[in-house]
Amino acid sequence: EDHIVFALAGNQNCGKTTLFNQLTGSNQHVGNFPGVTVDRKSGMIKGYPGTEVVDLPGIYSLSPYTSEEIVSRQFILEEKPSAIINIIDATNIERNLYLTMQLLELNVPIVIALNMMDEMTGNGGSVLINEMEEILQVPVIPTSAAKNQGVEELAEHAVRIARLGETHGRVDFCNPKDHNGAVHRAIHGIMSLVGDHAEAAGIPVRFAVTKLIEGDPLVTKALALTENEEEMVEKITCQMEEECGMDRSAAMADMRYTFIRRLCHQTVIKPKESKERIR
Ligand code: GDP
Ligand code: K
Ligand code: MG
Repeated sequence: EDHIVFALAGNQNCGKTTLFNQLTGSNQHVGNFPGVTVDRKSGMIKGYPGTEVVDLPGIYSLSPYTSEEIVSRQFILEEKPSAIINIIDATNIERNLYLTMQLLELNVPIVIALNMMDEMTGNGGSVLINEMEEILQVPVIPTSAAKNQGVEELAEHAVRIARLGETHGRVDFCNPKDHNGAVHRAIHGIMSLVGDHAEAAGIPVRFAVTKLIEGDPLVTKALALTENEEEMVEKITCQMEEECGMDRSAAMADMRYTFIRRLCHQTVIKPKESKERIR
């Protein structure tokens, strides 16, 4: 009865097409996203009638600067999929998690497919899956899409979180102890200023705030702030820049990478350091 739609999101080359093919088998449909020439491939997850997984273009960020990024954002914000399957290349985990940080701001249930695990473990690396799940508050399923390993477990988890509508616990990626608290103060200040606008526009507030700080023109327009509120946002943002010594884009990137570095330090044993590592 219910139609469950999944967005499959990840960086280029993380194995998205391979995973999509494993999940859907030969049952696929190719069209276009509205207004652009980016392919819209979708298909039913094998064994789960009433499901549809949409293969989003490979992206590194949810910025509004390429048609791939805009298409992915619009799909998630406007078509409101039941859940996101976020595929990550385990051999390039820090870079891949940069997108995850932004997807986690979206108030949509997420399951992470930690792909290329065969390559990662083949070189002596490993990931502490339970610890990673606990820190991110989302299910993390190790997969090797090219070997069809972990794919059924991933499908099970994806369908379960979509049916439950389970959004992850609210993880605050911004630690008040970093950047002398400047970034944390700015985020929370702007959050209380624009919260009602974000709700009215149907944009998750946390996503709205980080994008507003980054100067994202699409989010800025959609929020329809008053002139006075826009001035306040600018003032708070300038103060943040002064206090943390970084420009606004660098401050947001640094917030995400600081969280990612800590997460990886606690959960990832890289191939070359696996022997001598002490926790
Ligand atoms: P996409 O750009 O994200 O769609 O990535 P592809 O699905 O095209 O995969 C990129 C390359 O990685 C291909 O050569 C795949 O065969 C390979 N690949 C995909 N998944 C895995 C995996 O789990 N393990 C390994 N070793 N290779 C994989
Ligand atoms: K590869
Ligand atoms: Mg592909």
